Amino acid sequence: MTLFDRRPLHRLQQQLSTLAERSLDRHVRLAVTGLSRSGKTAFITALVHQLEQAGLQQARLPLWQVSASGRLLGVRRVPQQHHHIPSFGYEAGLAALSGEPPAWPAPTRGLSELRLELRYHSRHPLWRHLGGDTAQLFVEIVDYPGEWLLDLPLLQQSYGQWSQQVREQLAEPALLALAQPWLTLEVGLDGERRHDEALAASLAQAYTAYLHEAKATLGRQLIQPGRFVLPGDYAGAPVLQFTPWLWPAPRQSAAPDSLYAMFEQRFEHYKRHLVAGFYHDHFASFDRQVVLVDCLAPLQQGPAAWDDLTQTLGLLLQSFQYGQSGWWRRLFAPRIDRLLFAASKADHVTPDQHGALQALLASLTQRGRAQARFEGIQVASQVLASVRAGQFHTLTHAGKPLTVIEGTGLDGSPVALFPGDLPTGRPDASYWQAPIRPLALRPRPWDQTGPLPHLRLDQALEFLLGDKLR
Ligand SMILES: Nc1nc2c(ncn2[C@@H]2O[C@H](COP(=O)(O)OP(=O)(O)O)[C@@H](O)[C@H]2O)c(=O)[nH]1
Ligand SMILES: [Mg+2]
Repeated sequence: MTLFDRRPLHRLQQQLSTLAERSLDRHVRLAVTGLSRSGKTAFITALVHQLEQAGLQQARLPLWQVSASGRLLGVRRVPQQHHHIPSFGYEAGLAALSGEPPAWPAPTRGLSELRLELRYHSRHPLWRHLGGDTAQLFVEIVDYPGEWLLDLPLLQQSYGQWSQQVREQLAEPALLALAQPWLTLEVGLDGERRHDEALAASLAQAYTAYLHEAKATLGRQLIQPGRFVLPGDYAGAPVLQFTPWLWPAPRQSAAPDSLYAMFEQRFEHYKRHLVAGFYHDHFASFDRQVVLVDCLAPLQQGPAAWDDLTQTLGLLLQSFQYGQSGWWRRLFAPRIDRLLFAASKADHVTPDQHGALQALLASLTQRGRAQARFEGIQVASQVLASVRAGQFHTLTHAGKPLTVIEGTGLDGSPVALFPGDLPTGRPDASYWQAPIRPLALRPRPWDQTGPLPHLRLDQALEFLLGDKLR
C-alpha cells in the first residue's frame, strides 16, 4: 500500500475509534425528580429492585429489550463515585416494602444517588471490534426534589421584584388568610427596622409555616424558595432566614444594618449558592431525566389545586428549555437528551382509565413537552406504578361488569372500590360534582421469591436505557 492509500485508512480508523468512544459511552447519569409525594423514592427503589431481579433472570420486564432477549448478564450496585453526595437509601426502602406489614419507603428530603453496573451481551459491532461481546454500562441514579427547579426564575429576579410577585400572589383571599400569622408577626415593621437575628429567624419560620400550610390545606405546589419546604442540608441555616418584603419598603436605599438589607443579601446568597450551585454542580451533569407527576391528587383537591399544579409544572419544566435559546445555557451547559414524563401510582385507577390518565399527564405537561422537543430533547410520556399495591377485580354490578380495585388501606383495613372515571383534561364543573374517590393503598405482602409487581417500569427502562444497551 502506498502512503497515498494509507492516509484515508488511517483517518478512517481514527474516526472509527472516536465514534466507538462516543457510541460506547459507558456511563449514564439518570436523574429522577417530581414534586414531593409524586413517588420518586418508590420509583427508584422499585427500579433498582427490578434491575437486580432481571440480573437474576427473574425479570417480568417484557418491554425492556435487553432483558426480554436474554442478553442481560447481571446488575449490581457498586460504590458511588461522588463521595460528597448522600447515598440513596435503597436497602431501607426495600426493607420497608418487604416488612410485615409492608410499608412505603420513608420520604427523603434532599439529593441522593446510587450507582449500578449493568453487564450484557452486546450486538454492537464496535464492542466486537474492541474484542469481546460482553459490554458494561454504569448507571447513576440521582433523586432530587422537583421543588428545587421552581427556583430557576429567581435567578433573574431582584429581591424587590420577587417581593412584588409574592404581593401579587397574596391578592388571592385564601392565601392572604393563611399568610396572616407571618404578615402580622411583628407590628409596625418597616424598611427602617434594624437587623435583628431573632426577628429574622421568627419571620422566616412563620413564612415557612405559611408555605407548608398552603401546600397542605390548599394543595398548592407553587412554592418559592423551594428549599424553604425541602431544605436538604440547609435546615436552620442563616441562608434560609429571610422572607419576601411585604411591609413598607425603605424610604431611601436600605441602610446596611437594616433587616431589609439583610434579607436582600440572603436572597442574593440563596440565588448564587443554592440555586445556581445546584444547576452548576448537579443539573448540568444529568444525561437523562424522569419527571414523575401525581395527576390524581389534584383531582381530589379542587380546581384551584389543578390550576396550581399546571402552573407549577410549567415553571418546573422551564429548566428543560435550555437549547440554543435558553438564557442560562451559557451558565450551566446542561446536556439532557431524553426526558420521560410519567404519571405515577397508576394502580390507583382501573386499567380502563389508563388512557385517561395519560391524557391528563399530557394536558398538565403540554407546554413543557413542546418546549423540550423544540430543544431537540427526546420526550416520552407514560403511566406507571412503581409498586402495584392495588389488584383489579371485575364483578357484576346492576347487571353490568364493573372493575374494582382491591387492596389494603394505609390503616390496614381492606379496600374494594371503583374510584370513578377520570376526566381527560382540565376537569370541568360537572366533574367536581362527582370527583374520583381518593385511594391510598399500602403495598401488598410480598413473598420475596420473585420481583415486586409493577406497571410499565419496563417501558420506562426501554426509553431511558434501551439505546445504551444494544
Ligand atoms: N399505590 C401506589 N402508591 C404509590 C406508588 N408510588 C408512590 N406511592 C405513594 O406515594 C407516596 C409518596 O411516594 P414517595 O416515593 O415517597 O414520593 P417522593 O416524595 O416523590 O419521594 C408513598 O408513600 C405511597 O403512599 C405506587 O407505585 N403505587
Ligand atoms: Mg423521596
